[in-house]
Amino acid sequence: MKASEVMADLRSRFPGETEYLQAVEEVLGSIEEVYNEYPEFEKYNLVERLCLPDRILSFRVSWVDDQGRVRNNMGYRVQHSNAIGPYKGGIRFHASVNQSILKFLAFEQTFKNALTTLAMGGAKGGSDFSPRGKSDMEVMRFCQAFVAELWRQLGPDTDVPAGDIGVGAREVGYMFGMYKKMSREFTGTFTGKGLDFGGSLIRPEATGYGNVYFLEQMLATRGLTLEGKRVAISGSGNVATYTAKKLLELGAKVVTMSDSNGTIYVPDGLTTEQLDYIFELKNLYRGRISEFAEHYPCEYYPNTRPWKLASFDIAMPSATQNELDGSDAEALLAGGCIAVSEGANMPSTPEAVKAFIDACILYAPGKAANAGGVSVSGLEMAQNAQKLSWTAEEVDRQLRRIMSDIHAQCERYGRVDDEYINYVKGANTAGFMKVARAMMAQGIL
Ligand code: NDP
Ligand code: 2IT
Repeated sequence: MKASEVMADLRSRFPGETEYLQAVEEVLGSIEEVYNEYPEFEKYNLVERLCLPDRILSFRVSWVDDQGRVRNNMGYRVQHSNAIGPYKGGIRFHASVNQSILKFLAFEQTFKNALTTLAMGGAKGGSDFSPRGKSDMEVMRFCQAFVAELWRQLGPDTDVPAGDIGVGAREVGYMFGMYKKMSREFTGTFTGKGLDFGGSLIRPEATGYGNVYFLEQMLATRGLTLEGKRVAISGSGNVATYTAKKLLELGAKVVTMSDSNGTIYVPDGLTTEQLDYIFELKNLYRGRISEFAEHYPCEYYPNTRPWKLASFDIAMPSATQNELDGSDAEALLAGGCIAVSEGANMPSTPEAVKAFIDACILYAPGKAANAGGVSVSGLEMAQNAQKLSWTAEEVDRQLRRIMSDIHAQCERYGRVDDEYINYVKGANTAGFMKVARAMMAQGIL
């Protein structure tokens, strides 16, 4: 099947899986050119095989809340591809989780992981369970029930989960503990673990730091630096906060942060002390960003996203999918935005992506810009396999090298002319070619 036929076929087979179809369409739109150079791909129906996940596990997760009531959620693991390494990708706990969202994330993860230069296939899992408002004990019981079902499908050389929205060190700790108990083995089967039991230094920081390293590389292609730039960030979770931390270190101004209830706007930029408060608010108290505006009086916009609040030099969407639409993109461009670097997975809608590409600004899709997180997960797997821990300096050095290698791959496949690199085309083509070559070599599986 040709790429365009695959898309029509998937639409008719999976109607309503909007996020999955959106992610596939973006990749297929980018690879047409290289695909046509390799007629053998069509003979082996490679594109269709690559778009369909290897398998999807779905299961009921029953647990008991603090009031003694039995609660039931759905759990999933989408194992998309292990063509270049064991299945690898995060676990998301959020009320919105469904099969379409996890299929899109596992599909994206496959190409992202291919870009990291490390041996990792693509997967994603999760549940419609929301940790927000739950006690620690409820979260623990849920995590244990989730892993009691999933553990047989996992293993250090089989499938290695990690965190994502709603899953941080606490949840990974509980899931790893249960996995260890069920499998009776202490292996590196989860990443993002606590430092005392096999976690890697810099893993919590890695997605945000990596995104800023990638952004620096993009700016450098136009002779620019971060010094003094006004940056709008969405989200205030793991990715958003460490993005802000690195930006402050490098002299940029972080003027917005948000959560699902609203956005704070700090025109002069957050201070280090204010950012420390956000870390504490989010990690220790699991509070809301509105509480920041009570503590440090500033503008707070309920139920509003950052993009139209002011003009910004740079936007770094770091909350969730489809959180920046066509009209947001127009507003950013009208305000003189020069770069968008995605911390979240697929935060920009197709209309927004088109607007950024048409305007030839520096635009990095999540699968390139946020690959630092899974890259350091890959380094955690390497350390666990060696039964060694590397220093923070060593991990950070490797993270920088990987982000710069990803930038080089985007440039190789995405350079349009002396002035412009299309990072969407570059990232999709580089990721696709690596996975495609591996699949061709391994036969029809
Ligand atoms: P967290 O759970 O730590 O933080 C998520 C943030 O996004 C919170 O501020 C949350 O607000 C907000 N958010 C979540 N869902 C929505 C929504 N539907 N609408 C508005 N805001 C929302 O997650 P992460 O920081 O880990 O993940 C953020 C993004 O980065 C996701 O797209 C994830 O897939 C991606 N990513 C994460 C990586 C990682 O290593 N953790 C690696 C690569 C990408 P609230 O508290 O109100 O829910
Ligand atoms: O989207 C992502 O890359 C992640 N949530 C991190 C996955 C991982 O395995 O570290």
